[in-house]
Formats: sequence, C-alpha cells, structure tokens
Amino acid sequence: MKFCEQYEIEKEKQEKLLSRPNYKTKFYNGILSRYENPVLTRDHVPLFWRYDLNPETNPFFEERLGINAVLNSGAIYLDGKYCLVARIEGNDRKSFFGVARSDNGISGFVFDDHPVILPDTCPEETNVYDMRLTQHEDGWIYGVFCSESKDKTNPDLSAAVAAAGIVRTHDLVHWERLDNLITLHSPQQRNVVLHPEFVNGKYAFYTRPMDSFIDTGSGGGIGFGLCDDITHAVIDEEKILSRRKYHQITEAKNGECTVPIKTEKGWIHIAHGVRNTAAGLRYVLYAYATALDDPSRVIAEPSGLLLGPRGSERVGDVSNVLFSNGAIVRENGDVYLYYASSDTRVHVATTTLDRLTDYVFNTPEDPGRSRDCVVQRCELIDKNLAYLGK
Ligand code: M1P
Repeated sequence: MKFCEQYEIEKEKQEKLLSRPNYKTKFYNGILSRYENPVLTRDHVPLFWRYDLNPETNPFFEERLGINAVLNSGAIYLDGKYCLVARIEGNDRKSFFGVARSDNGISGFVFDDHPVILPDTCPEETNVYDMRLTQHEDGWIYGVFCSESKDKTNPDLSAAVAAAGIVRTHDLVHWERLDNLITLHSPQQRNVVLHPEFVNGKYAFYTRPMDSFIDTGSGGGIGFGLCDDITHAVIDEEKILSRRKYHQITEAKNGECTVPIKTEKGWIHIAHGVRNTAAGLRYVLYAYATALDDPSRVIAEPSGLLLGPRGSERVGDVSNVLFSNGAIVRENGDVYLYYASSDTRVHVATTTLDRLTDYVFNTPEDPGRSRDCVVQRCELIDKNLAYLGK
C-alpha cells in the first residue's frame, strides 16, 4: 500500500474516533453515570505528533514517535470548552502534557496542535506528569504537577525524587513556571493540589507527605498546608486531614485527586485510595468533605469507594487502577469527573452537585470492623423491611 493511501486510512480512522458519540452505560448506583467510550486514548493523539508525514523521509509511513498512553488529566471549563490537560506518555516512557478540548465534555476531545511546552527551569527534572488545574480566586489558572528527578544520593537506578512543580496560565497556551513547592518536613511530594480560594489570606495546598518515591512510609495521609508566596511556595506545617487506615481502601496510600468542589454544605474532595493485594496495588476513588470555613477540618467521610475499576477498565499498563486529576462543575450543577483507568486511557463519569452532596453527607462512615459493618447493613435491611411491610 502506498504512503498516501495509508495516511488517508489512518486519518479517517482517527476522524471517526474523534467524532464518535458517547452514551451512558446501563451501570446504575444513583450516584454517578459511567460512559461506554473513553474520552481520550493514545489514538486521539494527532497523527502529526507521531508520524513523519513526508514520504521522502518516511517511505514506509512508520510511526516515528509513538504514544503509549493518555491518562491522568487535569480539567477546567474555559472559554466555552471542556478542557483536559492530559498526561501523555510517549513510547520512551517520558510523560508530557497536552491540552484537549471538547464542546460537550463527554466526547469529541481534540488536542491542540502542539503539546504544552513548560519553561525549562529544572535541569535535573526527568519526567513530569499528573497536572491538577486550579482556577484560583487570584485570577490565575494554576497547574500543579509531579516533577520527577533521579535521586543522585542513591545508586539504585529506580531511586527517584518526586516534587510538586507549579505553573500558571490564563489561556492554557502560555505557561509561567514558578518554583517547585518546598515542604520543610516531607522529603517527597506527589498528588499535590492547590485549593481555589485563599485560606486566612494564604495559598492552601493539599499535599501527600512521603518518605520515598513509591512508599508513603510514615506519611499518614493527605496533608494540608499554607504558604504566603505562591511564586516561592514553602510549607512548614502539614496537617493530615484524610488519614490512611488499616483495612480500609486507603491502607497503602492515598492522595488528593481533583480540586475540592464547593457546595452549600462543605468542600467535597475526591481522592484516591490504594491497598495492596496479591495482584499488586489496587487504586480506587473515594470522597470526603471538609468545612467551608476551614477546609482542613473533615466533616464527612462516606464509607468505601466512590468509583473503582470495572470490566475493561481493570486492564492496562498498570492494571487495577482508577485515578483522577480533575472534575468540571458547571453552573447548572452538572459534574464531570474525569478519571483514567489502569494508567492507559481517560474516561468521564457524570453526576450532579445534589447527588454528590447527598452521597457524601448521607452515606454512613466505615465502622472499621466486619462485625460493625454487618450491624450497619442489618440496620439498613431492617429499615427497608419495615418500609416494605415485611
Ligand atoms: O500507577 C498508579 C498511579 O501511581 C502514582 O500515584 P501514587 O503516587 O498515589 O502512587 C502516580 O504515578 C500516578 O500517576 C499513577 O496513576
């Protein structure tokens, strides 16, 4: 087959993918709707990011710079579009960011012509990923992401250091890089999220203190800290708000996922919890709420997971993982939660502020022991049987 023919075939395949509608599945739990198709995959990445389109320099129409996965995406509604800043992982394992925009939030995401080019202010930085986008009340859109470097103090080739990089923009095109966040008492940070409002006149971050690159070690859970100057952000004290607990979904580690969502009853947080299994780590999403007047004070902790990997979502580059970096809340109360499955592709789940609030404030807490869980369930059963007149 000739070069041009193959290009046309690939182009048509991609156009079909990009114009494919998306529908709710039959999944029901009253809380969230799931959708049939992922909203972003590696096949959404423009052909001209991957192929050399000149037949003279690429006679076999071979992919020159392949893409392995499109995953954990920050999300924001901007200029009438649902925008995702996706983590795109090349075949070379390095991640970078690309902005994809859609008119309806559930399908038709198209990448801008170029990936994001971050100012190169950190020569030691090897990899960047997982940007959370915060529309801050100071007028900027901030992106907080993981900035990863080789741990030069450790000869182990896999030893790395994770820090929180910070950029800001007004248009998702021009980005200003600020200093990486410094947390004085935590050697490593990943999954850092900037709160959208000032707290006591300061910038507030959700952190994830960790002793090493993979293990959180003594890090007790999701932290909260304040800093005066976002351009040279330094956090002294990190207060743990969502704690890891034995035999709960957060036992191995947890981390803030989306920017907290403001509701009349409190800030709703969506986070990920990780536990260990014989098949490796399992990542699920959960929710909790904090007080409007003090976003570091937990006021509701619904039991268990909000969203876990199901069906084909369970398989991918890092199987059994659901991870989120962003949600979009519309003025009418519609909520679009973007999540990646198995570190491979991005999906959307939709709900409303009313449903999410009802879930967070009316789902009972995890009582912590099987015996107490069965008592909790029997209370529900007995209430229902009485209601049904049995
Ligand atoms: O592979 C699952 C996730 O692992 C990391 O998350 P955490 O720091 O909570 O373990 C991140 O690298 C994330 O990107 C990835 O999805």
